[in-house]
Amino acid sequence: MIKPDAVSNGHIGAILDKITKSGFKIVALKLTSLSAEKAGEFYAVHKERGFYKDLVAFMSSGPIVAAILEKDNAIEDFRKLIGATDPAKAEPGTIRNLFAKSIDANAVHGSDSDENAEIEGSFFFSAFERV
Ligand code: YYY
Ligand code: MG
Repeated sequence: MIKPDAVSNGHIGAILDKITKSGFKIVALKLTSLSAEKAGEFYAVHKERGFYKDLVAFMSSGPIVAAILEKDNAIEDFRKLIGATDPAKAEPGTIRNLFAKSIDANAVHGSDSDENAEIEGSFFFSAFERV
């Protein structure tokens, strides 16, 4: 997912370019937005964390881009491509290093397991929206 900060800062094209140049195949893609309810559902795993309320408010604050990506070793390689959760700690050249300004508005989301990638892909896309 490209988060509201990166969309409103005009980084959709640059981020998708970096993703495809890094060998990921885009198999589903859409510009949409999340209601607070949907954002809360997407991040339900973090419900008990102190940052949850702010995270839900931020994720529902403007348009986002959702995508399903394919690659060998996709989960690990995408985490490497986006960099650490806190952009101040993200390696130079990573998406968060280049396009994010703070830990709460950190430009992109990546699934953390194959299982969660399936769940999160189905959250945004029907079978008809996926090539
Ligand atoms: O998977 P990743 O996005 O790198 O981090 P998570 O630990 O899953 O947290 C999800 C999301 O929550 C993070 O991208 C920003 C926000 N967040 C925060 O605002 N403050 C924190 N201390 C930790 C996470
Ligand atoms: Mg996570």
